[in-house]
Amino acid sequence: CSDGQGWGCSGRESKSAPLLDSHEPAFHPRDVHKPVKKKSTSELEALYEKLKHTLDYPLEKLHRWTEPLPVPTDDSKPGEGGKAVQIPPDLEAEAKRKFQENQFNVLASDLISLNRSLADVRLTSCASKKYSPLLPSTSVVIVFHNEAWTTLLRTIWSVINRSPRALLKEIILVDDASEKDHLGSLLEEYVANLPVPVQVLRTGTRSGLIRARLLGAKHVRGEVITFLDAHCECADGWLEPLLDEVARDRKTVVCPIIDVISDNTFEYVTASDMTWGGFNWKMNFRWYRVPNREMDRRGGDRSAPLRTPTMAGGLFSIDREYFYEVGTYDEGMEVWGGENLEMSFRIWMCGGKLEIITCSHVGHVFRDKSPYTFPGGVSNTIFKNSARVAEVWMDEWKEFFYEMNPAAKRVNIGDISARRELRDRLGCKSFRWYLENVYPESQLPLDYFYLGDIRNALNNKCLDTMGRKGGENLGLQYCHSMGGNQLFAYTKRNQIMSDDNCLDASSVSSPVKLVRCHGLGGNQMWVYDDTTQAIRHVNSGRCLSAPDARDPTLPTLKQCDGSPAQQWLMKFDFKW
Ligand code: LR7
Ligand code: MN
Repeated sequence: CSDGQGWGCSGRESKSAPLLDSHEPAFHPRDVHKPVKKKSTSELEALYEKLKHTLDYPLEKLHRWTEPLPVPTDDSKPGEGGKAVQIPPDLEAEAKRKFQENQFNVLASDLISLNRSLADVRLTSCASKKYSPLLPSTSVVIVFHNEAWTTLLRTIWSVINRSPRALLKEIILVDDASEKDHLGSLLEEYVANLPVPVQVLRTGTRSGLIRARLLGAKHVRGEVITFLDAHCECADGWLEPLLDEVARDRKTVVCPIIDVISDNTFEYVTASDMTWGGFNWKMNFRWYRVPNREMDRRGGDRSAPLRTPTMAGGLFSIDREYFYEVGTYDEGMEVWGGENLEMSFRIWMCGGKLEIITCSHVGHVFRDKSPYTFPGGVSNTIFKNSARVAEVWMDEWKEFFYEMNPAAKRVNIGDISARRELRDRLGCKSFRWYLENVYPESQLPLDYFYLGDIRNALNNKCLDTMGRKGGENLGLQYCHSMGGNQLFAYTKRNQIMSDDNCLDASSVSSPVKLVRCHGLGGNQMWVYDDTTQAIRHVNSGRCLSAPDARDPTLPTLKQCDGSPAQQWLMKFDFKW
């Protein structure tokens, strides 16, 4: 291995010079891994005897592992240590142009070593964690459609460089009908020379990420499946804590903290360990602050596994057999979207749990737009996927999704009987159970009287959030019956809510505001009288009124007088 070429070191003939091989170190540290002294069977059995009460796996599925050696840093390269890359001024125009193709700055990515180093971003309390010396192995499944070369390869190298070799069974790449030359035979030749087994599978026709992952999962030989997006960087020590948690309970599905790789500079920015996954009325996955309830359950220890109501979807590990037991994915979903909530609800409702392992970090290039096509249209596709989730898993709360997006009612969602049968067969709990026990902080109210728009009798206009954020004024606009910003729920806790926010009045003179719902009554407590049609603010005793001519879009509080300006129509039947 001193020939300076590096690629001969795997002992295999290189079929062709790999692209961008100048990004590689002269030799790869894998080759200086000290051979693990083979433990005799009886030694392993003795070790297993000590550990087995904490592990959910039989001995034959466990492997002794050692930490991977660090990769030497090449400080001549930009971006080392996860730092931002500055594009030289003469390349800026080209960088801008190329941005469109992937919706990230691929030129910045091309300048960075495929093996770049990252700062250690873990909490100090993670340093003292001890993981089981025997762990299950994993296959890493990466699906992609038209991924850029350097982001895909850096994902692969970061897995190879930072995973204990004994725990990395293989990497499975699933090409979802990409149209780029570099993802053809060139990719196959490149991966044939890698120091871990890599399979390249191809869907042939565009299948979407869900069915592509199902194809990958079929070929998995490791005990655990680990899914990654194709533009990730695994940080030091990312894998052991994930596998350790699965080994303790094979029905736990685990996610790393997903750090942010800037789509512009490729800077690696640590994400907060105080965020978990939720979702909103549109059924978009969203990050929210971890509530005190969950901090208390963890005894205030930020390095302890964090139970999360939902996962982002792209990066997680799951026991292979459990993946099948719990119903894999919904094959009827297309391209992108929805599968993350589907899997989250299913895991929790059908007897598993979902966690973020805060000592495990993987970076991901977050982008503002999708770079690829959605055959069938973006909103149709996402509505279809989300409606399948809502219909199978959300019971009566599916109303929120449909009222929010009335167009989704007209989308053909296909046959969902197999998924409903799955839910029956697994004896899964109700969505109410999920909301009460897993996600009481959700903005889906447990009980509500009314869901729809709120129309004023004087001017026939509707309350409207105007898409404004929390802390801003409530608006009033022509009614459009399209849900969205005009959808409100009047809850049994006397809130009038729109997704994240509640109507809130803290002074009688200023306009009514939208404020993040706090569930404590106070300024967010309203009582609707369905005979007078008045909406009374309990704290002030005043009534919600259509605005006067001075500012025709801002509803305010006025002395209750029963006038049409204070009559509001909640047009559907009450769900008393
Ligand atoms: O048709 C497709 N076929 C594919 O193979 C469309 C996409 N893909 C591949 C794609 O190349 C990529 O590797 O699927 C992967 C995910 O697609 P992205 O990167 O365009 O999606 P994203 O990062 O915006 O998506 C997040 O939500 C998706 C919902 O379907 C998936 O669950 C993604 O895996 C998920 N990504 C993450 O969770 C990383 C963190 C992002 C957040 C929050
Ligand atoms: Mn992604």
